[in-house]
Amino acid sequence: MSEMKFPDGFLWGGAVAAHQLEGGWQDGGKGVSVADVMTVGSNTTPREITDGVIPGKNYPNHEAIDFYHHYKEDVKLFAEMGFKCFRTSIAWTRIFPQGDEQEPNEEGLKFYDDLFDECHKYGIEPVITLAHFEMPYHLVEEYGGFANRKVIDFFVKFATTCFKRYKNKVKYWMTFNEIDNQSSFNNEFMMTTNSGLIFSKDTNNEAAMYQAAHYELVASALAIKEARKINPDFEIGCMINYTPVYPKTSAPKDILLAQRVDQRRNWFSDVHVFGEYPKETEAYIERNGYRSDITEEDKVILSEGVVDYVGFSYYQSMTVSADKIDADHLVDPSDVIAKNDYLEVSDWGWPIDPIGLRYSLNLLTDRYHLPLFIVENGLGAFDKVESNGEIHDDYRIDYLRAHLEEVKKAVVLDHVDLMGYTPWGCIDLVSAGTGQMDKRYGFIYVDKNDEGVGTMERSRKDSFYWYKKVIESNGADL
Ligand code: P53
Repeated sequence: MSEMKFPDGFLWGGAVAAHQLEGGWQDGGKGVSVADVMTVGSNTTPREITDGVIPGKNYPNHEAIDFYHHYKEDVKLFAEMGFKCFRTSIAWTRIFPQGDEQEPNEEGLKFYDDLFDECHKYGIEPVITLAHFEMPYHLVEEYGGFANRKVIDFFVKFATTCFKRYKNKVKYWMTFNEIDNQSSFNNEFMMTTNSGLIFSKDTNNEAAMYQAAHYELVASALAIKEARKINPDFEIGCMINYTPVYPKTSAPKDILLAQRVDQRRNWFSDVHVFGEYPKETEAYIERNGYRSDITEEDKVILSEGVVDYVGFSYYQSMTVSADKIDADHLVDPSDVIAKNDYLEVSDWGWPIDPIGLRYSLNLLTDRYHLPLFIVENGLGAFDKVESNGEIHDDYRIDYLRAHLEEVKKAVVLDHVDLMGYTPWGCIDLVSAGTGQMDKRYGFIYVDKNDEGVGTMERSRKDSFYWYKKVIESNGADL
């Protein structure tokens, strides 16, 4: 394996999202986003989504790791590792603080100009997600988020403003981060971060999800159509949380259920890639009377605004059992999850499955015939700082090495067309799911804990030197 290399020009890098690292939540004219009303949680306590910002509560994204003021120092560290690309998002609320303004906020636009210039100084290509869990909170309060068709226009305006402004600085784009997370429609965090939907006892979550997701898919397609006019050289992808679904046993009812769960989760990328809904999804929506607002024009837009590549995060696989609920009675995929006896789990209970990544790369290639981009992968873990300041995160290196071995086989042996690899949270940041700082993914340690206490000082973990070597050898030396 060691003689096997990745293709020339392979985009090695790291990934983050604006709300999880920038901080400066009120700096430069920034507005309040959905991430700004989420408190700190833990592995066992969900983050609370409050009705606006309530004084005295701990909102970890407000300050995060203050990348807003540290970005030069941080990009320099990425360059030291040899990054070819850096995936981040543009905080919608820096550009349109409320979301429905006529004119964008120049100070916000300027911040990303400076950040992208800083990246290019080191030959680092920005890879940009437009909506990564950062919708303006005003759009939630005033319009009900993506429950409202009007929000399509606000997103397209935001996207178009970014495409025009950064047309010579950014080539790689993605529209909505992990748009498929909301297939867990009974999870309030997923629904708020994806669609700006706040739960109430009168809403049918599943119905609300199909309608909101439809508007997002139309918004994505419209944005892509605009982007093509602004710069035909743009590469624009979708972004899904790809989780392969395994049957618990080889019993046919488990196999059929696994397929049904896959259909409930993975239709979003089918619409992005093929420009139309898959048959079974369409049948399910019609049978239940969901997504009542879809127009003929929407269908044309979807068919025209298809993506160039499939960006995806990969953390884990999912195993399901038909013991209690079979394929024909499945409603919420979360109800049928079973333990996989062959896999270890992380400290946060996420199954660790490197072979599942090779399987996913092959499956997505066969399904979509498009280039793929692994835009997130990694291990959230507790780190310990030794008395001499060193951080021996061999568990993280082991996780990433095992996954990269499988990626390499997929690329070299199976000829998967893979654009790049950007491990998640290349610098420690606020966890999206729990709001914790101590769930760490980084090669770079940031001195700050769950209570928000720390010097914010950055330091290199052992994995920093390991990843530098991986990039230097173009993946030959894992
Ligand atoms: P955290 C799960 C839960 C929340 C967000 O997650 C998630 C996932 C992954 O399946 O999505 C992505 O921080 C997301 C990032 C996030 C990362 O996974 O909960 O795109 O924003 O930080 C890791 O450990």
